[in-house]
Amino acid sequence: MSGSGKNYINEASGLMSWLTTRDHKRIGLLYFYSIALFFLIGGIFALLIRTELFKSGLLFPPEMYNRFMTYHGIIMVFFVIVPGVPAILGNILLPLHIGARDVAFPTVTLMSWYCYWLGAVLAVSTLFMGGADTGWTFYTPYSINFSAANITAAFAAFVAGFSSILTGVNFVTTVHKLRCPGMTMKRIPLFVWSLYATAILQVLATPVVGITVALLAMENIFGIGVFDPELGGDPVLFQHFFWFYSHPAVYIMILPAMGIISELITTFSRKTIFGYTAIAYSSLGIAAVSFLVWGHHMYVSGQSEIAALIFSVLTMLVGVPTAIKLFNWVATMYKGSIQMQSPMLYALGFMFIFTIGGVTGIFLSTIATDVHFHDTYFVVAHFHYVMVGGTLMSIMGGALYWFPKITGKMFDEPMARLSFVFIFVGFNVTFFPQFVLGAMGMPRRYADYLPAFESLNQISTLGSYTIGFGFLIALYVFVQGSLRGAKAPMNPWGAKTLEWTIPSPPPHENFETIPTVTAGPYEYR
Ligand code: CU1
Repeated sequence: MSGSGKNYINEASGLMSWLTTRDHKRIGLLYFYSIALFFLIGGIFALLIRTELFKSGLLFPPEMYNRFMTYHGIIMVFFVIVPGVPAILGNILLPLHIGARDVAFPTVTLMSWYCYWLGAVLAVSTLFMGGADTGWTFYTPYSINFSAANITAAFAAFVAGFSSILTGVNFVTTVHKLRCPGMTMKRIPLFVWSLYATAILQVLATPVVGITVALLAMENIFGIGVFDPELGGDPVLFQHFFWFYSHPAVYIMILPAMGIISELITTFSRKTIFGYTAIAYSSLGIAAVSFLVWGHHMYVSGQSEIAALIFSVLTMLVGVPTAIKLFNWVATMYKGSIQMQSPMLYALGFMFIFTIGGVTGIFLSTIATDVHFHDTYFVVAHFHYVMVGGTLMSIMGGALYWFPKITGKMFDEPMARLSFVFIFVGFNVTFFPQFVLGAMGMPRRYADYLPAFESLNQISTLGSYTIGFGFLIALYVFVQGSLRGAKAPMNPWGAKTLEWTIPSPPPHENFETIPTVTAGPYEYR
């Protein structure tokens, strides 16, 4: 096969061959184009938010600002960073990593992509119903006041959830059933471990948010009295249900990102990963603890002091497996022969940004400081450092790293480095001032603020335009590479995992003969 010039991209042509494909690599690419489109839309809403906040005083009507904020959140969370890594790079790489010809249920992979689009179309359709304005969290009691746009937006999150559940079921089964001979669980690449831990979260946590938004819809339509205090319901109950999913969802976003970083650090340090077992189990550890910490969102919503205390301690526990990963990455780089290619720059950017995000999380898990920081820009800065900085850095690093394998072409390395500089600098200029603004007491979610907060907000807005410019460069890198890039060799980075032993781009069936593995995934000597 490898000599015939046929690969998964050119083996069939025409739109229908893509829309009905069962090839995990093609579906991963479909996800890439879809998610990139919604990233653009969510990014435009982000820039509208920052443009409003450039100056004290109002540029847009405040009702419109609430909609910018809501669509930015819904699109970026449910349609970009939750599916992001598993749906694009997970779908493409999981079978390649474990020496399989496809995932366990190829049709389910395709179904998940259609669920994604059904949810996305529903979400966008609400723009024509007056626009959703609850924020991405759909908090009660406000969301109980019937609005077609808000209900439909919540239902869109419900539908998109199925895409996530289907991906999770598929990945768990694939890891258990389709590993090639010799590929024991102690030999799967760390990216696969992180996808596996994520898949467990997708299967166990996502149904909870589905049921929650279904209850919210029934509350609106039939007034069944679950969340509405006037009907004997409890609005705080909604927060419990919502965060029982949405805290694990933070790890659905960040765990696979960490998996990518493990691959990048190993390859570009030219060393076997330090502490393979510790990193693998820390993924499972983070997944397990993530179910026990949701109450940290409700320190000031009214819960017992004992409950708050327990949630606080458990939340801090997340720092342990997370630090295990960071220390092991640093130990891997120690005395390695580090190559500063663009994917590695993004990996180092991840470590810098994610560490700031993690450390500021301790301020928020501590009850006494959280009471001060709650609902201020400190929280906005914190979760953008974790979820946006973390996940985006790794998606960019991973997309560049596997670009030669996926497309069979090389990209413009100097321009890729330039994109990193703009995105990394822009990100910190945007969000670091927001820690300060939060500590000064600037509340989140408002269209306007006191003039005293203006100069830091202006810096933040200029930073956001810088990020936007960085992504334009990244877009150029991907388009130019796909169209005009030089032909990629089989293994341009000298990496050790299985996908680099087959042609770029791989043939439809991945491996001509199923490989047999006799050693761990990163045997640098
Ligand atoms: Cu949380």
